[in-house]
Amino acid sequence: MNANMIDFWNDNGYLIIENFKTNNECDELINRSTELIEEQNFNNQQSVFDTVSQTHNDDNYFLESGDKIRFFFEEKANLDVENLKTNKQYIVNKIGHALHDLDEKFIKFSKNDQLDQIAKAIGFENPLLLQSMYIFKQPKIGGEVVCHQDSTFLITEPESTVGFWFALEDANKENGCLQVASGGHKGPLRKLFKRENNKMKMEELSSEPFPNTDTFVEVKKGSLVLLHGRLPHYSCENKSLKSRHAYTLHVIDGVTKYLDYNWLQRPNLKLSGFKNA
Ligand SMILES: O=C(O)CCC(=O)C(=O)O
Repeated sequence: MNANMIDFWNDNGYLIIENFKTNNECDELINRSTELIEEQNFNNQQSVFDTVSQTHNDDNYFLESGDKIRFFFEEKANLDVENLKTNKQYIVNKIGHALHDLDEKFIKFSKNDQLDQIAKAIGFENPLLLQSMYIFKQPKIGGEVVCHQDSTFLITEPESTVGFWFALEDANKENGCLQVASGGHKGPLRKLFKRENNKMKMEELSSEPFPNTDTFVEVKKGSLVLLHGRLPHYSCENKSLKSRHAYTLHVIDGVTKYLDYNWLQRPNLKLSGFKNA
């Protein structure tokens, strides 16, 4: 990371690092996700991830997933018994949220010195890996991710959340690449997603509208995109025939306080950094 990159990060709230992972490293993760799905019997699991309202139809399956590997379906997927069996690779919206702690291939991808150095270069004192998601953005039915700020969903005091988003396949306008409101991380945090008695509620903090997410983050397979926790970002539906696989890690600083009302709790797993593979 050079000074220009740090300046870009500070000014814009995002940063693209091209060729961060090799094609082989990306393919290893893609293949592992295929295996994980292949091993699943989806007939007794019905959690759909609704990317528009950011909710789930089975709250407990979602709320307990912070220290597990769980599978969430595309809202538009056909969940008939037969399709769950024969078309299982094309119905999953995402896998989350502790892949980086529980699966050897994901641990290897997520934890290394280079990522630790990047985190420290953008100001982390003690980066800790809180959440991981494998996002499929399936061909034809990949759901829209509405405009949001990551600190709404994962909050520390003071705020420290940063997304490390890896393109496992080329991401472009056609297959629903990320779109960001460049510089929008300087605006207020709009909402907080709070856990109360095991139910979730969205609290409004500011009614200031989001600026347009008009910067298209078109990137090649292997690119790493850093996203500031306050940066408004979005991705549209994937109506194309190409998937857009991505893997994202949300990182917080161990010197901050992780608030109790965060939806994501990890009662069975300790947090660790990039270096403790
Ligand atoms: O991959 C996407 O389309 C959205 C990802 C996202 O919002 C995130 O990782 O915070």
